[in-house]
Amino acid sequence: MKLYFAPGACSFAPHIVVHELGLPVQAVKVDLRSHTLADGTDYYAVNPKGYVPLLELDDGTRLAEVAVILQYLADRKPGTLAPPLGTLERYRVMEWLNFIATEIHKGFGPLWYPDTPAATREKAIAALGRRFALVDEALARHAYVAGETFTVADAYLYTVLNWTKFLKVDIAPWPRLAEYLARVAQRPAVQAAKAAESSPAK
Ligand SMILES: N[C@@H](CCC(=O)N[C@@H](CS)C(=O)NCC(=O)O)C(=O)O
Repeated sequence: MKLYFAPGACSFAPHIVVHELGLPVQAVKVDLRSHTLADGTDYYAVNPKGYVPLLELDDGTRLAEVAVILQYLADRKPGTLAPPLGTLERYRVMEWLNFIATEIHKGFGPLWYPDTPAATREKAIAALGRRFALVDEALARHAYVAGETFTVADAYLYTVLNWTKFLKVDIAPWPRLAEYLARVAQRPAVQAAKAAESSPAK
């Protein structure tokens, strides 16, 4: 399999999962400014959406969308990073994946652009805060967002919450978030994915 990624982007979530599960996946770096690969290939020819992540299976089939790729990877080793399909616990993980994708991941959108007006930026940060409060509440009840064990939802949540550092979004009002980020950062798979993304060979 191949995982198309850009350093620090949301593709970091499946990159963590690849390392958590020890899956044989080749990481392929995409330059998101030019939408090209290192050999000059137009990335839109690979993924017409122009987005990372993209997972390419060994038969050439391609799968997109973070929440779907994460579950596809988890299901290569059932019972590890996602509860079995069809169980309520699985739907709970899917509920979080969807919330992280649509409410948190995309909630950061306006903050990436330097020309976003201050009022829009403030509104985006306030909306993110309401969502962070819900995550904080979940983390008060259990060690990870969907329960007592690390799941693919945590790989995604960790990835997007980390952007608060780069984008200077204050998470001090929800102290469990900083504790969670520090704890997840220590996982060997997170460190391995980080090292892989910063390797000059990629
Ligand atoms: N709905 C997509 C969103 C993916 C996404 O937003 N990817 C960003 C990086 S975090 C990207 O590739 N942006 C490049 C672009 O907009 O051209 C998914 O869930 O995979």
